[in-house]
Amino acid sequence: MTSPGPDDLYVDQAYDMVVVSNRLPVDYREGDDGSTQWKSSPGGLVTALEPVMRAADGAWIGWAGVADREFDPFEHDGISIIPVPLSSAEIEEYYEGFSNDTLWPLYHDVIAPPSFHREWWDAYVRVNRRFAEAAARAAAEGGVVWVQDYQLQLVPRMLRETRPDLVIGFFNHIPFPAYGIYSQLPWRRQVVEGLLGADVIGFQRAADAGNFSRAVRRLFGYTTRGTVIDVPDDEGGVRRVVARHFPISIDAAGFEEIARRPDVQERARRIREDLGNPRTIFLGVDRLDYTKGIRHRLKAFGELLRDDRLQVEDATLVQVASPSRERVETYRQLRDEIELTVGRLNGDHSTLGHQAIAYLHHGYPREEMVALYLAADVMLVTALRDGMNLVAKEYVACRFDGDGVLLLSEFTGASDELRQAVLVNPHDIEGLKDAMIEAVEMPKKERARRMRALRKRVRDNDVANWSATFLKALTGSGQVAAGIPDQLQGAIAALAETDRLLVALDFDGTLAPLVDRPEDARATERALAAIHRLAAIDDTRVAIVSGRALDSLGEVAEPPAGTMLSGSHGVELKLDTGPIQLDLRDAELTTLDRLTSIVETVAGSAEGAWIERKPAGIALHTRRLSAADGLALQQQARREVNTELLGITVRAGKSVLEFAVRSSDKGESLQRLRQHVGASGVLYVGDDVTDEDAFAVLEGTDVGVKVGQGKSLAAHRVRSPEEVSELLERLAEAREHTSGGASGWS
Ligand code: GDG
Repeated sequence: MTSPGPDDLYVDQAYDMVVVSNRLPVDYREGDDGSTQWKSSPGGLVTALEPVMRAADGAWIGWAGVADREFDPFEHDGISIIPVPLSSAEIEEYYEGFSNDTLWPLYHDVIAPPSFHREWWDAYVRVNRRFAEAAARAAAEGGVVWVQDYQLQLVPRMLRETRPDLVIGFFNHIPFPAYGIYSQLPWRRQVVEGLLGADVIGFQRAADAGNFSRAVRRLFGYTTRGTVIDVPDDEGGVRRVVARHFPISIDAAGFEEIARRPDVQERARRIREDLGNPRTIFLGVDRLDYTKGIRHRLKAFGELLRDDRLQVEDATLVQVASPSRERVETYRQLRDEIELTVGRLNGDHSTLGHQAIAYLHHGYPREEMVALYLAADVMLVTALRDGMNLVAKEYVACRFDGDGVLLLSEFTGASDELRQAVLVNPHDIEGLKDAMIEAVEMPKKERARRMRALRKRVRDNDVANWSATFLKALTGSGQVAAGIPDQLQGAIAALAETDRLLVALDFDGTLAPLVDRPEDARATERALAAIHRLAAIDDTRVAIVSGRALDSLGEVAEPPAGTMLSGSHGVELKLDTGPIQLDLRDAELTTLDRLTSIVETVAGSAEGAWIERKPAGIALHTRRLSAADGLALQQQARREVNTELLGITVRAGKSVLEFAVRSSDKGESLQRLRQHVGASGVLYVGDDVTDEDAFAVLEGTDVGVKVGQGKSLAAHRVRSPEEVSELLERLAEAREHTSGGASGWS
């Protein structure tokens, strides 16, 4: 398609959704007549984001793949494309240098030695700034910007500095290394700071997110709880950043559709025939990269032939090694080495009729890749370190015939999900050889059983799912559907089976509809009845976890005897064994007095604002003011408190700003309750931002439910307190059923 766009297509700050990646989803071509042409480069990311981008009036910012050329923004297949220019020197220093010869080897566990050059870093900063500026110009007020991958790690922070109104996401496609390795990077602080500019930082594996959080703690000492990092802001408060895993995937249906085409199946048959119809075709498909373990695979295959465990008449290895980063020296060396090895092995083992290894240093059209997947009996994925590895998922998606064996390295992100593959440690050559033989000899029934499980996994978690999950975590968008969603029903049914259950519930907005006067709030009758039912079941404890002071909570909640209460965001606690006394130190009491008088004065200056005293703090309520007046008043209070007092914890809720002289949060409180009860499973339900601390500490089979819309870490949602009561009723029902009826506290 030829579509160089007119200049006036591009309007500043017009796009609600902006994706920023090093490369654009289109490739530049020069036509025979010297004209500019653009061709889609159909990657998984484009497929995943295309519908989102079209629906959201999206723009894609990136480099067009050709140096020293500037292009105007244009429209391509319904997406606005905004090219960012790079000079040849920048490609050398920012892309081939810092991205591919510093970060890439470092983040892949230094399989190859990373090079550190200060000029490369300077270029990286410069280019990241250019991308950030382009995004700042393109994004609409309050828009969403989603930055992709390790080439652009500084963009989130640069963007936040100029456009604090934006919602910023980042996704890292490659691993994030352990601190011991990461800390080699001379610019380790700047890079982490760059990433922390995002609201949500996505990684492929939970282990990557863990490594990142550890780096944040080691380098900056920020508090992290579960997947949440508290990043101090300029106003003495904290900005909450989420760092967690969102395993990327493929367009599974798209691959299967190609695989089902008769011409592609015919091509697969031809490939087998051309290879002499061997009993086993092994296949490797990789960019020619040292992370992919191609050498290990060749070594194992060569030894199997040498030791007569495989015969060249029976087995062929097809290795597609698509050209990659050929201007980087390490890659040139790797190519020489691989080609020398392939030549040797073929020299040693091939016969005139049978070639041991078919080595192909080309890129192929997708149809040809799919035909290769269909032709292969055993897919070899032996990466030494790989963020995800999409090839493994593509192979599985194509095998609608239910046949074929996937041999998969434990060092790929994909191995977290594809547990039914034959998993290998590629460094263990003997183990790898045994696994290859196991794959060759695997009975058909076993192959089919494994492939069925693998295919379900890839189908259920495709790339559309990936982008939707990420964007949901980022924006909290998506209407909450009426009723209890199926997934939540399933999770509740599973939770009901746990040995010792803790049901922890926020009060205002969760059990009780929000009202103007806090003292008027009451739990709905249904919710209260369900709580009574739950409290009467064996090995089931109920706790109400609130920001209210304990006294006020006790008055409005009217809970059944034995219900545990957590007040003032966990500063106060009343367990079933009695209250835990809160003893403030003298210094805390003095600070509290001063704090109270500052906030009282601020509240007194605005009609409709009121304060709520708590044992270790004070809350400023602005619910009866307009949103703008409320915010202005809160900012004034924050400023005045921060100029005079030190060590105050500030927490923003729905139309309320709370100050405390002792810090605690609902997450800490939930952990204490969990420990006290010895709970093996937890249900936590809450509607407020302060409930996010509790969602952040949920684990395993615990169930977190957010009430209403808004950004949340909770895996499930319902719409209202009414639906919360329905949820509690269902839990009570399922639990009564499993525990054989209600019989009081055990
Ligand atoms: C990075 C991370 C992560 C390869 N040769 C040809 C071709 N390919 C396609 C494959 C697959 C893709 O390229 C390679 O993706 P991988 O995931 O295997 O690896 P990387 O390129 O290293 O990707 C990785 C990924 O980002 C996504 O987040 O999974 O861990 O390193 O789709 O099919 N496609 C065509 N011709 C070829 O010759 N058409």
